[in-house]
Amino acid sequence: MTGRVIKITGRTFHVKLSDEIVLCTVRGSVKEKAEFELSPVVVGDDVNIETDPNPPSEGELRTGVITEVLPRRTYFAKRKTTLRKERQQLIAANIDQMIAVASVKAPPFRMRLIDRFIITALRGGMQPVVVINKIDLKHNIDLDRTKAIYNSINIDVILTSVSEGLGIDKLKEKLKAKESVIVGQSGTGKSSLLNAIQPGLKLRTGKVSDKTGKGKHTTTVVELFPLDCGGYVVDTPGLRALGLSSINRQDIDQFYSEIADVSKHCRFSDCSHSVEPDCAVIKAVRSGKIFPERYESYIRILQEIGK
Ligand SMILES: Nc1nc2c(ncn2[C@@H]2O[C@H](COP(=O)(O)OP(=O)(O)OP(=O)(O)O)[C@@H](O)[C@H]2O)c(=O)[nH]1
Ligand SMILES: [Mg+2]
Ligand SMILES: [Zn+2]
Repeated sequence: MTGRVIKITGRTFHVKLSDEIVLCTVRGSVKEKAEFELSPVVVGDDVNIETDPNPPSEGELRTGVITEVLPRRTYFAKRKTTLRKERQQLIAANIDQMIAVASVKAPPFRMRLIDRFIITALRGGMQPVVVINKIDLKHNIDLDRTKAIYNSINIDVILTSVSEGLGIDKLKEKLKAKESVIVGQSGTGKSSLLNAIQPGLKLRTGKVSDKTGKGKHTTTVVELFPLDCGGYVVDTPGLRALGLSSINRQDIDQFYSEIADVSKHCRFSDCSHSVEPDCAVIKAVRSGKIFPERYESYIRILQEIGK
């Protein structure tokens, strides 16, 4: 039987078949063969299962075991550094789009982190969307410019305020008839936004610490929720940082396509676009063809991945 993992609580995987939910464990061979050893099975995975022959007691769900994970159409993975080595941890699979939620303040706005979320989404085949929340708070972010920067690379930016009900309809429109994974730093208001879109979800939300300006990692369980408007969402626990270890030059060039295009005209084919003469990228930044914010983000990420 084939089903879909819609929720994970501890070691129990809730697998949805056409007309019932089966509570499953994972067979050892699945863990051994896993592409991502830290997360052999994630929310959104299509899986084959075997159900236990004994019927469940009255009012209980059937139980079973996941015997195979089917190939993933898309994925969102973060880097996890353990004592010994760096590994990739999957967060969700087979989801259409990633909604990166930032806030203008509390926690502070970090464009670099948004860029990392976008690169990670593109790498896993997901369409990225940016949400900037808490626009009711006093801040000094140039929202029009930020919008222009992302729009120039065909990424939508939605400005929202849960407290004042701004932009909620726009976000709802974006979630319609699609599956979305909601990511972002802890405390940016991911769960609050989903509750505003659909109060029945009653997701737990938490105060941002006044001292550190950081969220408290209120959301802990990953689950795929159906929306009344026809879409599905996965709310995720906040990520404080997002490492890019398995990202290669091609992934980078996909996100910075306007820079990759211009760089074909640099004098040196291995130009680092920093100190070389006749660098077409630096020229384009000076003439206003490329946003300086994009250039800086690009150079930083190249330095980080050591290319
Ligand atoms: N001023 C203001 N506060 C907001 C807004 N949206 C959410 N908050 C507050 O921000 C805090 C964190 O909200 P959550 O929804 O729990 O944040 P989260 O992103 O789900 O956090 P994690 O689950 O820890 O990742 C709560 O105190 C919310 O009330 C907003 O638009 N404006
Ligand atoms: Mg949350
Ligand atoms: Zn160059």
